[in-house]
Amino acid sequence: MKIFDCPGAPNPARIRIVLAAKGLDSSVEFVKVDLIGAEHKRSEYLEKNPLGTLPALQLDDGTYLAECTAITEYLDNLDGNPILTGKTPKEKGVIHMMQKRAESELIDAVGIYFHHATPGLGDDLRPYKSPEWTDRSVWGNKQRDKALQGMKYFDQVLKSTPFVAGQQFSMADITVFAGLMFADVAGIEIPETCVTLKAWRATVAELPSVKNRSGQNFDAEDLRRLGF
Ligand code: GTS
Repeated sequence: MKIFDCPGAPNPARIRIVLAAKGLDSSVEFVKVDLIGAEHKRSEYLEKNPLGTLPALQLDDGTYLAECTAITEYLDNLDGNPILTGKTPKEKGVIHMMQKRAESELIDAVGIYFHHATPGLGDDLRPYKSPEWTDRSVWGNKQRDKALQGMKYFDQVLKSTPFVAGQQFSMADITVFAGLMFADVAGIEIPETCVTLKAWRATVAELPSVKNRSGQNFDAEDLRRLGF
């Protein structure tokens, strides 16, 4: 299998955590796609994933899977022992519900804010993300408020359960964790009042699959291109 992704990027990090949790790191070849250079918007990559997003997983038979939820379902069920997407119908239902909320209320909102209301990843990607820069920044800023509301929502959820979808760490936690990573990059601070969310984040950061996932940072060349 091959994973097309970019080390250090938030959505790709979701799958790197899954791979670590499932002990599958050595079963995949990581292929770096130049996110800053907008390589994921060129035809060669669009043939793999027409939506032009990272990550994408290429199976050994040539099938491409995009969308972290779908990739996670696939990888988690490969060995017949799902640990991140639920075993029972109820677990699966609750995990998928919270996973969707983690996307719509947090990571996707942060992503829209980052790409439409801030300089984002710079000049090469801008034509694909923010062609109408000024108008869209208003919309982008609303997504920042949405992400902050999302953080408050998950803070409330975590007051009654140790993890986002209940008693066990799941793909919903991975998505919230990656959403907060993305928020750091975008400059959206977790509200002071979200004490429970911050404590949960510290706990999750220490889980072996999260702590030991591969490729946690952009490489030096990427950082130079971003002006660091
Ligand atoms: N819903 C998608 C998924 O689950 O895979 C989101 C993927 C996504 O937005 N990936 C980002 C991307 O490719 C990369 S990153 O922002 O997480 O680093 N964005 C390009 C685009 O055009 O949205």
